[in-house]
Amino acid sequence: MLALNETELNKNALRWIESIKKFTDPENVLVCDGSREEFAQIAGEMVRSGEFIELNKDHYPNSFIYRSDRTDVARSEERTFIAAPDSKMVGNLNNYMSLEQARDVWNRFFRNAYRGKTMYVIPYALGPLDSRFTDYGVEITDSKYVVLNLHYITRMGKQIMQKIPDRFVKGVHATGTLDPNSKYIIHLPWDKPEGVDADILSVNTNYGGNALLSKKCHALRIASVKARSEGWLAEHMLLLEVEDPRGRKIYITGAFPSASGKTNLSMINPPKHYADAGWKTRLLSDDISWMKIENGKLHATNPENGFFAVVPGTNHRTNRNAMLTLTKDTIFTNTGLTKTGEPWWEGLDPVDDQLYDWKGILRKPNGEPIAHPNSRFTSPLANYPFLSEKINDPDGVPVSAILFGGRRASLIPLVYEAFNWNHGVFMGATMGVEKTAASEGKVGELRRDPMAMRPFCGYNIADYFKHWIEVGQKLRYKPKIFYVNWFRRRADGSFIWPGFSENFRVIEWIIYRLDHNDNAVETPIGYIPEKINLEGLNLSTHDLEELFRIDREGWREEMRNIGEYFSHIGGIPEDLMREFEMEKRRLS
Ligand code: SAT
Ligand code: MN
Repeated sequence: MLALNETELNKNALRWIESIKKFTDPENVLVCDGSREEFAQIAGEMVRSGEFIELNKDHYPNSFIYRSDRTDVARSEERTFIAAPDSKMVGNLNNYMSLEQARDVWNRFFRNAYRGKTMYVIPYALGPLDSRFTDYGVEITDSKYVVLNLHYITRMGKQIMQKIPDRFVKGVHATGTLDPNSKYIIHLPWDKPEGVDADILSVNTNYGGNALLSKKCHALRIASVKARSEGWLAEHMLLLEVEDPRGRKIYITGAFPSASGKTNLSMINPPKHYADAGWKTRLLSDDISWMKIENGKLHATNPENGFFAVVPGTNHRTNRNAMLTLTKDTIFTNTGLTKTGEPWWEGLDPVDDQLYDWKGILRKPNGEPIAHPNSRFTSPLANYPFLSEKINDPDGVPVSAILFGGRRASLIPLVYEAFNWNHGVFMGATMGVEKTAASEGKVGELRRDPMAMRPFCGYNIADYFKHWIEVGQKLRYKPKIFYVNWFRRRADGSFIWPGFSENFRVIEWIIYRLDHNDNAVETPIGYIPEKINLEGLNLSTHDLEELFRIDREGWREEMRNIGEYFSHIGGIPEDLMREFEMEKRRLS
């Protein structure tokens, strides 16, 4: 850690840091250098203060458990705002805040917010170094937890410091009181009110995407606004490299709403018979992809440098690669803990002994979860066993296919292909999640989550759809777009499709379709596979029919529902309305 006068930050950055210091009145200011010594020092302080529990060094070297406040356990959509001169810029799917309100929050909660504390300054880069993809930011925080997480999920510290340009994304986070009713995560992508010099403000929270401002706040909400004005895409998408048996590498991105298997797909291993035939998979991103047009092609990169991913349900069967990733240099947030100092969560082998739950209570597992359902692991990408060689490539990788994933118990086939780019945009714009547990709201109720960006698009979603259409117009080589749905259920509620690594069978069909015109059947909603490799799967003929049946009456109902959703959003671009009208006509 460096004092302010020891850094290589430029004058502009230093002036900004001084102004935040003056307003928040910290005891001292430290600029993070990103070194292992710095990590060890802060982690040591947290262990001594009880904020971190050090895990068993033999099995989990340099790894810790952090327990968040019991009321601060997930990203808070209802407390997330976009501040703008005009609510139309923000649209109907975001929470709007006026610039005056943002200034009030700043004055009320940030003045003297760091009194008696250390103010940490974290210079970071999103994207590979020295690339036209890269965007720079500085997060200021009073949270050691934030500092250590950013050590892993961003490229940060000494070598970034000198590269911070005059204009960079400014984030200010203060832990505050953690009062849930005073929690604010505010974005200011356009004008700033007088006296507020920041793009992101976060206060009264210290959890995940609320406080790690590089992630959803910068890499998606602020970046999406930038992407629109500069002609690129900042997306909530995984990025996967698939190598076919001939050694050709294919790059696929995919947008999936929360809890729809995005992390699992980004870490997929081909099933044994595919691996034996020579198929390989490697990861580039589990969460966010930035895509820019290069020579008429869409090129993608991962702006992040690490994982902040859900743990419950992860085990050697469901996601072996995640298990291999989190066994060293990892921060666990809100998992359980065994008496021998290992993390534990639902989905791991049961234990007979008592365990500490995520609140730190020692007890036997009974109905109540031991790990919080949204508990997480933070690890550097470098821990991952099968990273793409292209992970730091300044040019990114050319994208051949884009997947949109829904979570629908009925209606939506296992996979289908869009007729063209605009039709694909229609598929992405209307994707959604059916609530299957009472805890998520009314069972069967549908939440549309366009391109999985509903909580992450920093501007009016109707304008975002228009932007997607325009990006398509600029592409000479358009990726093909597919919709996948791993979540079809039988009448008894069981899943039809086995999922996990078997999803690779669907990937194989998708890759085949990139080069061929056959092996597909045209339906009113798109192309479905004529044949897909189902060898060795336990599927009845009825199951199979269900996976690909086009229920026209159901689809007409879906179109009515989409009509309501589009009118709720308002201002849907003409090209998208045309796709909607054509789909309705094909179904009538
Ligand atoms: O907490 S995060 O926003 O980083 C993860 C998520 O909720 O998607
Ligand atoms: Mn995400």
